Amino acid sequence: MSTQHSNLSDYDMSNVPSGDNLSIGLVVSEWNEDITESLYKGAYDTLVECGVLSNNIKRINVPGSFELVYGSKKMIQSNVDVVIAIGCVIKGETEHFNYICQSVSNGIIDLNINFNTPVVFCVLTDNNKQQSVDRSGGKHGNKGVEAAITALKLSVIK
Ligand code: DLZ
Repeated sequence: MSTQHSNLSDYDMSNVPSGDNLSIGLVVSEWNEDITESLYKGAYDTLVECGVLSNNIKRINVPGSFELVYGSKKMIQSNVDVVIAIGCVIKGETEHFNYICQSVSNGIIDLNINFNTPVVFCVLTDNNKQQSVDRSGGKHGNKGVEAAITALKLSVIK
């Protein structure tokens, strides 16, 4: 697993495009809110550190990860440059784990195919809560940071 070999928060600033003049949309699932708020903070702080103005960071909340696709579509329609979809699905808490994970990932792929605005997948799909803690600011770093860097890198692909 990649997180065993690298930290999600590690990045080389010299390889990251500036966020000046970019607008970024963050779509945040309220399910497992403690985790998704940490992911949001990791993404938000990284975007600001890389030059995105706080006024140019928009946020939409959705009830759960399943709704991230709809929320991301609405965010695309608000004319941001890149969207980050933030969620956390934990296997132990739902028999629908595979169904939700597959629906969200397929839905985000569809958005990426059908619209010209990139949507970054910042959804933790973990076996237990500890794994999610580890990847949202814990020992494996913060996937929100990774997603913010991905968003900046995608913004320069025309
Ligand atoms: C229903 C549900 C369950 C059981 N587990 C999770 C989860 O671990 N993570 C998550 O983001 N959402 C979960 N949900 C909510 C669904 O994503 C969705 O919000 C509801 O099924 C309503 O459509």
